[in-house]
Amino acid sequence: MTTATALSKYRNFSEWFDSLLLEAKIVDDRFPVKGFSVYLENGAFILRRVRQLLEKELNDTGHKEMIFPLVTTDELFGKEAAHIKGFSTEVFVIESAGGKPVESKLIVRPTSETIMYPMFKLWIRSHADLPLLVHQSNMVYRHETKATRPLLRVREIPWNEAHTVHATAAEAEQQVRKAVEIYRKVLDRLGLAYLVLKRPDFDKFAGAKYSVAFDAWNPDGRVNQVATVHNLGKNFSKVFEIEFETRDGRRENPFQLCYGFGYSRVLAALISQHGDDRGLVLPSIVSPVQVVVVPIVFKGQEESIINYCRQLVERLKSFSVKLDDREDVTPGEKFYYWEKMGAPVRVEVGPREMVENKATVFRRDTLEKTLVSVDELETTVANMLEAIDRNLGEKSWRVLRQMIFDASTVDDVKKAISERRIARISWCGSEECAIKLKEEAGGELRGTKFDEVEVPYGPCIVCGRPASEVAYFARAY
Ligand code: PR8
Repeated sequence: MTTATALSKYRNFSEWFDSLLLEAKIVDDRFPVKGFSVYLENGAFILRRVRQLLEKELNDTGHKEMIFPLVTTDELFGKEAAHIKGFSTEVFVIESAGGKPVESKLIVRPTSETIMYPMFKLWIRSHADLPLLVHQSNMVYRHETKATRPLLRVREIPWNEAHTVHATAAEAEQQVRKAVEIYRKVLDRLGLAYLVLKRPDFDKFAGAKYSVAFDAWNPDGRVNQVATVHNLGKNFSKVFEIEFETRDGRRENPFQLCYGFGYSRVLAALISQHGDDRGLVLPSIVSPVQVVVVPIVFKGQEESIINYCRQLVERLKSFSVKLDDREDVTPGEKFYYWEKMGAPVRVEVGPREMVENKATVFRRDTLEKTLVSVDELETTVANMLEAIDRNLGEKSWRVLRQMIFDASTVDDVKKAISERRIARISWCGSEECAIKLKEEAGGELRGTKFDEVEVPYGPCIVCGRPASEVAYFARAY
C-alpha cells in the first residue's frame, strides 16, 4: 500500500484520504459490514472533542439532552407520507428476535422524528410547555444506496440530532437562524470553511418546508454536507397529533424544526481541509497531542537530554503534551510520525539546545522552526497554537473562495466541475434547468446562499430566461 505521505491530497485525494485514515489511526474501514467502520484512537478522540464542542453550544442555548430508543414501529414510521417515502429504501428492519419472528417489525432509526414526536405529543399540553428543545448524540442507520465512503457516506452515522417545537411560525423561523449560528460557531472553531445554502425545493428533507445545509469544501471538488437545519412547519405535528393550548384557549398544532450535525463528516472535513501531503494538520482543540517533545539523543548524553526534556514537559503541562522517549525509534522517524498525526507543535531538543537552555519549536501548519529560550517556551507554544488555529481557518476560507468559479455558460460549469471546482451560476429557479445541468455537467444544484442576497449577473445559464437567483453547483458526497 502506498503510504499517505507519498500521495498528494489534491492529485490523488481518494488514495491520500483512505491511507491517511488508517495510518493516522482515525478509522479502520476493513470491518466486514459495508458502511460500518471502526473508529480508532485518534478518530474516536477527535469525534469526542467535536461532540463536546457542539453539545456545549446546544446545552448553553437551552437544548435539553435526552436519550431516545433506537427503534420505532412500522406504524409510527409510516405516519408522515413524505418522510417515509424519503427513507423507505434506506431503513434496516428487525424482523426476528430470539429466533422467532417478532409480532410487529421494528424499524431501526434512520433519524428520530418518528421516535421522539409520539413522546412530544404526550409532553406538550399548553403554550407554557413551549418552546421544547431536545438534542441527542447517537448513531443512526441508513442503508445508503449511493456508494459508501469511510466517514463521508456511512451506514452507521454518528451525529447529533436536535428537535424543537414552537408556538409560532416566527419563533420557528428564528430558531432556524439560531441553529445555523450554533453550527457556524462550532465549524468556525474548527477552522472549517463551508457554504450555508438553502437547498432547492426539490432537494429538501423528506417532510420539511425547507432545508438549509452546510456544504464544506473537499480537495476533490465534491462538497461535503456536514450539517443541515430543516424547518418542518406543521407537517409532523399534524400527523403526530401534537397540540398545545394557546394563551387564548385555542388548540393548535405547533411548529417544528429538526437539525443534524454529522460528526463523521466533520471529522472528514478536518482531515481533508487542513491536512497536507505529510498527513493530518489538526487544530489545537481537537488534537489528542498538542505538543510533542522529541529528544535528539547523542551517545553518552541520553540521560541528561531526557531529564532536560522532562523539565520542558513540566513547563508545558497546561497543554496536552507528550514526551516521545521511545528508544528504538530515530528522531527523524518520530518527526515523520508526529507530522502524520497532525500534532500542531513539536519541541525538539538536542545537545545544543540543552547547553544553551533553549528548545527548537516546530509549527506543523507552516513547517517553520524557531529557537527559543526555555523561559519563553510556554508563551511561545500558547501563541503558536493560537496562530495555527487562526491560520488553518484563514487558509481554508481562501481555498473555498478560490474554488468558486463564476460560470456564465453550461460549458463553463462543465469546465469548473472537471477542474474540481464549485460553479456559481445565475439560475431561473426551475428544477428542469437543474436537472439539465446535472445531466450535462455532472454535478448537483446545491442551493442559494441562505443568509446573503446575491443578485444574478445574467439570465439563467441553462434556459436563457430571466434569472431569479444565484445558485451553487458542485459534485457532492
Ligand atoms: C435529518 N433529522 O435526518 P439529514 N454518512 C455520513 N453522514 C451523514 C449521512 C451518511 N450516510 N447521512 C446524513 N449524514 C434531520 C436532522 C434529524 C436531524 C449527516 O437530516 O438527513 C450529514 O452531515 O439532512 C447531514 O447533513 C446530517 O447527517 C443530517 O442528516
